[in-house]
Amino acid sequence: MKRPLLASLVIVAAMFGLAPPGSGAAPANLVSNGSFDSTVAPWAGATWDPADAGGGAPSSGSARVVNDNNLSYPNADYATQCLNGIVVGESYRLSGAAFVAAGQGQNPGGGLGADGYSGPNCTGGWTGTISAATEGSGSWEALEASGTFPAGTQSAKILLQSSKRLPVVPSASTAVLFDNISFGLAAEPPPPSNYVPNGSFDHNVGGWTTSGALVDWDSGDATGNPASGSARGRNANAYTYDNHGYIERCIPAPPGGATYDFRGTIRVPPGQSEFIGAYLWLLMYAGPNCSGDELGNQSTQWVSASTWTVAATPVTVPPGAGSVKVVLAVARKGVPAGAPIVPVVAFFDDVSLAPASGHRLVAPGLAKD
Ligand SMILES: [Ca+2]
Ligand SMILES: [Ca+2]
Repeated sequence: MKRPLLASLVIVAAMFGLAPPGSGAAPANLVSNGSFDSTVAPWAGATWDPADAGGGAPSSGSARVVNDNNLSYPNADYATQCLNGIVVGESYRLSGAAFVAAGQGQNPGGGLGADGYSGPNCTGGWTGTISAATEGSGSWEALEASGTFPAGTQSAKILLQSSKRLPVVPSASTAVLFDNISFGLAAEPPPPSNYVPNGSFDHNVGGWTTSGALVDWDSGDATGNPASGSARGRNANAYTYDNHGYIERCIPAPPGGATYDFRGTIRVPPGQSEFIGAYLWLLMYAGPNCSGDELGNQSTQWVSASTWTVAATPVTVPPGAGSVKVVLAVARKGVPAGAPIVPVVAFFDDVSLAPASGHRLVAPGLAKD
């Protein structure tokens, strides 16, 4: 079986992106006999070899793929296995081990690939490739790649590639061993425990901006953690009517159509006659960067306690939300025209927007850790 060059496969691998080795949980393996314990069936194009990638010989071996193409340009031979039922748009992970023995002298290389086809049983046209390759190190090497298949893909041919690179010596035969071949849906990454960056104000108030308020960092942490602090928000507006000062940041919306737990802790220094309340507010937008139509908003209860107090509410993010604005609000009474302005102050900490089922409940006044 003749196919074009290793180089083209490597470029496609870069386009799809390589997953870090060992990331995520092991996916279900759709490949039959990827460990080559006693035979290479049902693979085509390979012979069984007693060498095992994990040192498991003689109870397990590997697949030997010989390249005996008598060509003067880079080329490859393959062992193959076809898999049906490819789901378009799902992330697949391909992994395995390759051994390119030293001393073969023909610049051999090894690679893994999954070629998508538009028809069942690897018929029809090629649709795309997930692949990873090595030039060989004289020992077993782990290969791993992940990616998605484009629309129209029905099946995928798994390729164990035995290649020759420049300078090629015609008629020389080279071989690569393969073992522990796995191909399947990639494990879903766990959802973030908190979508709000710097909601614990460990060292600063970086990333937060203001609208009608002032903000600075305070070393007092809601749980007494000496390694973290909080945000001090002040409202010094000279309005004659009751008003709100906002500390805010815009973040990409978490997945829509789900309910989240939106919360933070708030403390209000006592003796502020013009203070009304402090609360958290979440606004949802159709576009990125808090642009486009506002799709809804949800605020927590107002807090005026002088001890750290949780403010929390469930919030349902609608499908189609592109971004959300997280707001820390300090409300104050209006003052008569010409009256002296006394800023009103509230402290905020541990602001989070988290999957509703995964939030770790923290009772007011109790340390988290
Ligand atoms: Ca094996
Ligand atoms: Ca903190």
